Amino acid sequence: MKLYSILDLGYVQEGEVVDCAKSICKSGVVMLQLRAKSIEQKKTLELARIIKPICNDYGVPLIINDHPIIAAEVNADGVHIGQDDGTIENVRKLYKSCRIVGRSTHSISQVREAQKEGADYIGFGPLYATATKPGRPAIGLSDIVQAHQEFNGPIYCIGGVNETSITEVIAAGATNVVIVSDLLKSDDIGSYVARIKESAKKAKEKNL
Ligand code: TZP
Ligand code: MG
Repeated sequence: MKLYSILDLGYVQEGEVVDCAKSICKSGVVMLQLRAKSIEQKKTLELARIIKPICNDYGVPLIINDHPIIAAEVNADGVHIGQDDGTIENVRKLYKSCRIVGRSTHSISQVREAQKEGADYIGFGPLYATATKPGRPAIGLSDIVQAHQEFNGPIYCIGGVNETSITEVIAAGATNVVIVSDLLKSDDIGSYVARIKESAKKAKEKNL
């Protein structure tokens, strides 16, 4: 299982960003996304500038949520956009050398659309209702297998994935996951990631 971590400023204080980014990068995740929904863009740019060299040191790709221009400014590895954030083509216009463009999807028809428009990866969820994305209904686990049949790239299942749900999420066919709040709230991100990977491995072995 690949784990994608989102450094979400809803859970991390600005003064903790450096330590948090280092812990995430050291922990063995495959990508780090900077998600800052409620702070000024200028501040987001400042934080992105601080995080990028940390990601470079550990070889972890940095993805910027929502802001292709900020991503271009800091030479981030990628951009993540939601359903209401315009086209992937537009992201590539704003940030020409962008390597990775990810798209959030919430249904099989959106997965098909993401395949057609050339998303490099997708998020698929929220599997469960989650305080990190309030007001967005849970889609459940039943479409995970089909999503993998429709999209020819990495799919990161997201939304309410935690140390309890990971077993059934993997059993339902997830190969990769995003974990936001459960990881950021943990006492020690390194041991959290080791534990969740071990749980995912066990769940997968049980399924085979
Ligand atoms: N998109 C769909 S669910 C979600 C996003 C950004 C948040 C997932 O957060 P958590 O805390 O892992 O449930
Ligand atoms: Mg967005």
